[in-house]
Amino acid sequence: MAYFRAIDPLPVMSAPVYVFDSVLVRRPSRSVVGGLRDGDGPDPSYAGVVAEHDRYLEALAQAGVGQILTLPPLEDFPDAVFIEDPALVFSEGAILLRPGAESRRDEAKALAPDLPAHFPRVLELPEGGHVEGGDVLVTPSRVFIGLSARTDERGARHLAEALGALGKQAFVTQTPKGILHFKTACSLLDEETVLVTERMAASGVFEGFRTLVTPPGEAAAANALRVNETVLVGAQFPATQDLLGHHGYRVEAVPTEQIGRLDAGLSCLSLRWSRP
Ligand code: CIR
Repeated sequence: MAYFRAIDPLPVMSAPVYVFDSVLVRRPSRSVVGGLRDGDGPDPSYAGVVAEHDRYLEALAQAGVGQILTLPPLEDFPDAVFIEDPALVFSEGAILLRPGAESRRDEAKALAPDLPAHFPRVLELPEGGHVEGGDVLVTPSRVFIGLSARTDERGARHLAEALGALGKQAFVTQTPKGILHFKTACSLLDEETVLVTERMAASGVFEGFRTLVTPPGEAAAANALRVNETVLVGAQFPATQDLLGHHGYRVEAVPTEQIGRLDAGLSCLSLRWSRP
């Protein structure tokens, strides 16, 4: 299929893809405690999620994000605080996605009115198929789309076409089985380096990249977030913080224990871009 491309050397996009001066976030709703999750561990508390969200915004500001746009909570959508999933944004334009989880389908519709003020174009995907932002990893040379229980081939193909319209090249691949989102298991650390779980490393998808593997027992730390010169890492993952510090990254520990109870991590809480 045309949208599956071989891994060839590709022209690198100009500005580093982790340079951001703007983010869009949504405050947690009280209903967040009933958000989707796979396991049956303890519920998060509303106050706990709010505290983690506050700390996250503080960390983004410290990392140099000058414009933090905050949307109100949506009680009808318990998972809407994970605003990364219903859209994908770049300086060149935004793309409204089509969440695969039934309870999250209309989050894109709810978000739609808030995008045009900030982006030169807002693209919508055609009907049919699903894709969530958690399955999308933007790297300098290509945009990975991981097929998962939330992102299917049709959705991925439609997203690949929309990315093409914004001048970006998609690379469709598999999310390891049983993993919620592609980015649950990886994140970009710099132009050539990714932080990955052992399973993601074994998949070979990041051939050509330098890979740092999360230390034993800290697979959930793989959803880190590079923002300008800082890498946000879950506060409960000291070995991963040490690993990144040892490799010269400036690490900021941010608590994610409460949102972790909802299978979420640091990338999920924001849409990030740089104003042209
Ligand atoms: C969900 O299952 O959709 C939410 N409870 C967690 C979403 C996490 N989002 C992300 O990894 N991008």
